[in-house]
Amino acid sequence: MATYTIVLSTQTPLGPGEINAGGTITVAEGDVFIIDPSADSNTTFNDGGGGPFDFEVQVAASNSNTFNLTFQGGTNPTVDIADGVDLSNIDIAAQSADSLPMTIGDNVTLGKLDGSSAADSITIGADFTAAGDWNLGAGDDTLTAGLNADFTASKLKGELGDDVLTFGDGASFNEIDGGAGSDTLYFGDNITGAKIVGGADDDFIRIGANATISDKVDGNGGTDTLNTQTTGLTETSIETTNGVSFAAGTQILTDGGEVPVEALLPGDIVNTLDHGPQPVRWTRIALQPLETIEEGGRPVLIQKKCPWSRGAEPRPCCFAATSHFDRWAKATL
Ligand SMILES: [Ca+2]
Ligand SMILES: [Ca+2]
Ligand SMILES: [Ca+2]
Repeated sequence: MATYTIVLSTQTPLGPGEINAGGTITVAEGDVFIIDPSADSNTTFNDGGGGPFDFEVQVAASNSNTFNLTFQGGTNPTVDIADGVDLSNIDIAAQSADSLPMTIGDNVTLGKLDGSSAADSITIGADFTAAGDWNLGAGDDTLTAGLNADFTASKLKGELGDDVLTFGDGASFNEIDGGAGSDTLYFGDNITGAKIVGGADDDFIRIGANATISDKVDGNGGTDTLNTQTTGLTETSIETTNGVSFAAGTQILTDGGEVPVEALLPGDIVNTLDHGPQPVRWTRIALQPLETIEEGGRPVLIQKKCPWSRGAEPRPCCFAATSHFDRWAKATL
């Protein structure tokens, strides 16, 4: 375990712990590599055959040079990029890595990214800009971007695996594609983009208010659900629109008994009529004045012993979006 600083490829002599950029570095468990602003050439990390090794790559200052950081088999690099760092011309190639956990601060710009073929976990702060395409690779990847993420210069693909891609309010993008697998694509309010694609398999796409999607929202293969607070979007291959939403206080049956819907958290197990116990994939709570909701999304009050309970225990009362009500009604006809 040691700490190294990767510096200019031609720097000589080297100070203590300094390594010239431009070569292949064999890592050891617990090593820390700091990318200096002078680093200027493609640099590869491998395990020398002795891995897998967990190690850290830290970037605390901007670097205007053009190069790749490549992670080979047996490497588990935890990449940490500090606030305000501009790495517009630096690409990360982790296709061969064992995994790619990344934490990116606020106001960061980064070039192209290729994730590993395993589950990658990428957390991004506010005001991020991607300067190249992002492919997360296979595995159940998680990407969470804060406010105003800018992927307009790139395409972002979840690729194979059940990915959860979350974008805060104000996101802008060219194309976000979940790829194969049952993906969850979650967008906040005021997003602007050309295309959202669920990809093959059953996806859930949630879009907040005031979205502008110039091309379309495409569920692609599988049975896809779109929950949107924006009307007038162009939809393709979406089997269910508006999904399910419940008013606060609605009791939901979980494996631990009934709880108010607003108390549910991702991962909680809820009982569904169609598919038995299922984990909650995401939750959102918002105030929605009735006059601002499109007609098809307004709640209804389902009275005691309602005929649409499909054999379930009659509910004292609950509210649901009318689209949900319609699905219940159709299922009993
Ligand atoms: Ca991956
Ligand atoms: Ca996927
Ligand atoms: Ca799909």
